[in-house]
Amino acid sequence: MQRQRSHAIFARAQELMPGGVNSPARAFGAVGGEPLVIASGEGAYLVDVDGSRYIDYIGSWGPMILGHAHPVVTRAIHEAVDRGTSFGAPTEAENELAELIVAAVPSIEKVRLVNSGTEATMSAIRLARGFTGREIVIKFAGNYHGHVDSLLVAAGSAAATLSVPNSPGVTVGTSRDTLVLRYNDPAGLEAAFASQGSRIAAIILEPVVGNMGCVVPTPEFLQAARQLTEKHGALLIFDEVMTGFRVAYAGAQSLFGIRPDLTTLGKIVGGGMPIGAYGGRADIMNNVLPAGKVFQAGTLSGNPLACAAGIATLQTLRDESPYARLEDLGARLAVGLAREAAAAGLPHSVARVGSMMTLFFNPDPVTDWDSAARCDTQRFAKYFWGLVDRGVYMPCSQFEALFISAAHTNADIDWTISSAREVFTQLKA
Ligand code: KE4
Repeated sequence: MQRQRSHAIFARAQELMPGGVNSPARAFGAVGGEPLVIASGEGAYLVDVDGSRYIDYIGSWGPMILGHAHPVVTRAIHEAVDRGTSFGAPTEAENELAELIVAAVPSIEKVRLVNSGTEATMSAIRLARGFTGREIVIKFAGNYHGHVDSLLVAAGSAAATLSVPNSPGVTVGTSRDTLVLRYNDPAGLEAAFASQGSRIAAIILEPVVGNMGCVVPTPEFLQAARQLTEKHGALLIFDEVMTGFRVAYAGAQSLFGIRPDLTTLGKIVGGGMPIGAYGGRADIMNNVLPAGKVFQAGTLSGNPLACAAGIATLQTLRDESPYARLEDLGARLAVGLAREAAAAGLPHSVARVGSMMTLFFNPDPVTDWDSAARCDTQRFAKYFWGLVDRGVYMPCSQFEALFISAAHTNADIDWTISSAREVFTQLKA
């Protein structure tokens, strides 16, 4: 399929921006070829600059749970923009968005709005270290928490795809206080706390992993994280930048019945506008400047447009609650893809929570980074492009979760499954 305009625009992009992109996750590094240059989105669909339409399962990597250009969200942005785009002063919209977040997530008693998920996790870690007076932070191989220097150690997402476990530019000093353990390994957690418990400030984890593909935590793992942090005076940080308002209105923590001390948010809470947030126990959050001494600031934090889009998105999710339908659509897609992969004799496993899921080209269940890394990424690349040629736009890496929006229909899911059937037949050959 000719994509002449995409090719021309991307050629110029590479002269202007590193790799022609503003985020490596969208560079198609894991699947080869050139990224599609997108002209517009509407509902469940994207249209590229050559006029081809795709069923979109990236959803801007999570934010677009309502679908693209949802009228309530776009109207809210239009109304806000005519009143000015940024004031650098408190606005009532920040209260409205904070109210919605605090009302939705019981563990969040106070919240600070920032501009990205990275800022949220970076700030939450600084706060945990400031609150506990300790240095060590535990993270897990295959979990990605944004491009925070101290967390770019065995990161998932783009870093994993580019197989750059320790990014150049991250110093030994910076990464020295980060302990990288295996996800879903309670014993490993136990051992770390036994040997260094008094130095550990926090654990940060994805309560459903999206960044090595979708990986579901075991109850024992989450319980161990909660019990060990409580026992040793460390904080438990749930990075819900991806899962917040995605897997449930109150996030993954509400599904698993675990109350973290801090939660980070992003993506959906901004309805597609730049946003992040971190929040949790008031006694901890009150240590953030100017209430306390832990420094954190931001010119555009809580800006009127991101708040307008976030308020419209969260109000729509609260009032329409699309989660049962998202569960049905997710189940339909997961069952269909697994059935067709099995029929084609392709080794595979599927992991799903609600409307986020991954088809792994791996015969075994994926429970951690070691098992994720055994996936057949070459076969994934062929699957990806075979679907693109049939108008289906999957995440461009085996190590990313796909997302279904409330705008997807059964017909979209069925088209995806029948397209996958054709692609699997080719893969088998
Ligand atoms: P941002 O800084 O990209 O807003 O958020 C970082 C982040 C933090 N925590 C989790 C669990 C995340 O998934 C992310 C960002 N996710 C990736 C996709 N897997 C963003 C895509 C990209 O970097 O372009």
